[in-house]
Amino acid sequence: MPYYVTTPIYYVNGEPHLGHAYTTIAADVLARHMRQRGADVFFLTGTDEHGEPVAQAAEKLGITPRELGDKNAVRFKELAARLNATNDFFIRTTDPEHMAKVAEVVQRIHDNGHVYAGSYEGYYCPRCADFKTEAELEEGNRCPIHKIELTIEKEDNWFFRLSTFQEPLERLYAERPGFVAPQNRYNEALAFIKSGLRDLSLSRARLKWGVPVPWDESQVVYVWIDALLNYYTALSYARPGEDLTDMFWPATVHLIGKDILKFHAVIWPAMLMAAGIEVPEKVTIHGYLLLGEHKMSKSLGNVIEPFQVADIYGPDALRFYVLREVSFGADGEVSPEGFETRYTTELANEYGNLASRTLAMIERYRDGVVPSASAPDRLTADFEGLADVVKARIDEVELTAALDEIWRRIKRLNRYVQDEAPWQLAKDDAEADHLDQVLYTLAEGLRVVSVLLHPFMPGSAERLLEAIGREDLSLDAATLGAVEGGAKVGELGQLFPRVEAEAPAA
Ligand code: ME8
Repeated sequence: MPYYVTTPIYYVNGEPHLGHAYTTIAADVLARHMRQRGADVFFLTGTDEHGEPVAQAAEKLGITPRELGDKNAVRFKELAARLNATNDFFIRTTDPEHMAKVAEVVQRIHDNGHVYAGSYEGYYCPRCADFKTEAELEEGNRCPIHKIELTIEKEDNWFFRLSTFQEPLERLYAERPGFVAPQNRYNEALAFIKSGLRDLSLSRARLKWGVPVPWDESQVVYVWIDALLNYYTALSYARPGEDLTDMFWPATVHLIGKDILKFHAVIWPAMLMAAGIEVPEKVTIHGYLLLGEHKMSKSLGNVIEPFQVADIYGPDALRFYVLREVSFGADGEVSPEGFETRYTTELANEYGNLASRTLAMIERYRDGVVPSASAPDRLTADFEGLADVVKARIDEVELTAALDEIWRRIKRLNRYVQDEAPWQLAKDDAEADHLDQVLYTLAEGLRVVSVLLHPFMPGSAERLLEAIGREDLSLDAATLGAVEGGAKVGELGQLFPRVEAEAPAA
């Protein structure tokens, strides 16, 4: 079963930040979960390096766009690695293979009769690389996103007949109600289509930094056309000597933030139709992490900087926090204080301590071997169907809901250990079987939640599974009682150690 998941390709006009980390983390959860289910996964991320956003940022810094791209693409690559993301390839739109393929597809769109020479006059935001209608502008002709004043630009360039795709797009939406998720974003995109589509500039005349238009080398391909095509071009050269297009196209899911909905849910499928290429199965949109909190934290200052958090607390804590704190799909605040609270109460106490207590008791009372027993009915019932629910939530890309299902079972195990008080049972020989049952159930419960948590917190889940002597990650065995006792437990150490406040910078 092929499964192809992508993140947006990020602009190299600045350094990566938590918002970029967020989408990469979410896509990695999907990729890892689907691998657990035995799917043949291809996970793509990368950088968007052409166009005004990058050219102008480079000019401000007095360097070439290529120099800026080279510098920041490395940072985005490092971020993916630091987050423990398992992307199969990292595309850069400056890759010559990508550029050649863009020229090929754009030529096809042209040859299929969807391109004409025209003249554009209107407002253009160089930071968005997007054309704005007057209705979209804020007072003073300002870009609603970047707040900069826009001037009217006039340019002769090549146009893509987007307007002729209004009906095919409406049909696509009618036939495939799951094409865009969640539902509110589907509605938003469909309303945009129904409001009437205007043709789109396919090229820029003044800009030099991009893919030359194949039939008119005085112009470059509009950066969004170039960028969107990354999802398709990457497959043709990601694996040397192989073309993965037949295997992985159409993409299973494009994961994006809400800011770029129109490009992915309207322009992208129209471009593909124009080129005679199948449209992706699904575009899934998440909300915005609101990063503007001013609370101060002892060790993190007042921003969540992904490299710093991963260095101090480890990537798993960051992955967990962003997906737990903000309901996936919606906007929500994140803050260093909120991070530290969840780190301590949930990761260190509820999960980490449960694991270390369980292992210590198995070591102490049962010579380090998980006893053979069966779990009590009420716990089995509370874990019943868990793996299927998690799968269903992840299929709907409801990552916070999936995580919550798992976390409720961790809380359940904590209640169980409190209720049963195995340290009391250990004092009474008549309770030996009962103690066996409690220790077995705790080890089993930890195994099940850790297998399910693995996509979210791969490093910690692996360490824990290794310590309880169970390394099988397959979801088929993620039911309480599927594995018998007898495993030798090992050392775990602190999964989420306490972090002391950093000394303030001098
Ligand atoms: O738009 N919260 O690149 P970009 C959540 N190059 N996600 C956020 C975020 C936030 N505060 N800020 C950014 C581009 N993101 C184009 C994309 S794709 C063919 C071309 C994430 O660097 C989110 O995924 O501005 C958003 O869609 C993306 O970064 C925008 O990244």
